[in-house]
Amino acid sequence: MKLIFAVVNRDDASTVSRELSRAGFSSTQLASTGGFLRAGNTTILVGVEESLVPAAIEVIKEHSRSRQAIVPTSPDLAFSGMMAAIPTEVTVGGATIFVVDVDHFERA
Ligand code: 2BA
Repeated sequence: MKLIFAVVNRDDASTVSRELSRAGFSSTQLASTGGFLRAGNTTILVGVEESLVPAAIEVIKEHSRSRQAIVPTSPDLAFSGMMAAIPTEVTVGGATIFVVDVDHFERA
């Protein structure tokens, strides 16, 4: 069994979860925060048999849009007030996906 971690934009999270459910996958949403932008995003966990990983990832990718975000060039320095923020644009998402092995799974 595998566990998929998918970091998605908050605005896409409910659609991704709904479509995963519609495709027969169980999932859990966790509220999360990106370390770079320090903005809220959502991490979706999906436990699946290995053979179904590509199908689950396809659903996640299909419903996760990439977006542009304007951020200070150096959030650490800008947030601490040590220098003027120079706005720059980054592309966020669609989805950032990790797939890890699961040693043990049961519903107790
Ligand atoms: P954040 O860490 O807030 O990053 C948001 C976007 O900022 C990233 O989009 C990327 O375009 C840019 N970015 C991140 N770190 C950067 C850096 N050191 N220098 C320049 N630009 C940087 P995505 O790559 O699509 O990532 C979206 C979110 O996925 C991230 O939000 C983070 O929550 C998660 N993520 C991405 N890569 C990860 C990783 N290797 N490990 C854990 N979480 C990750």
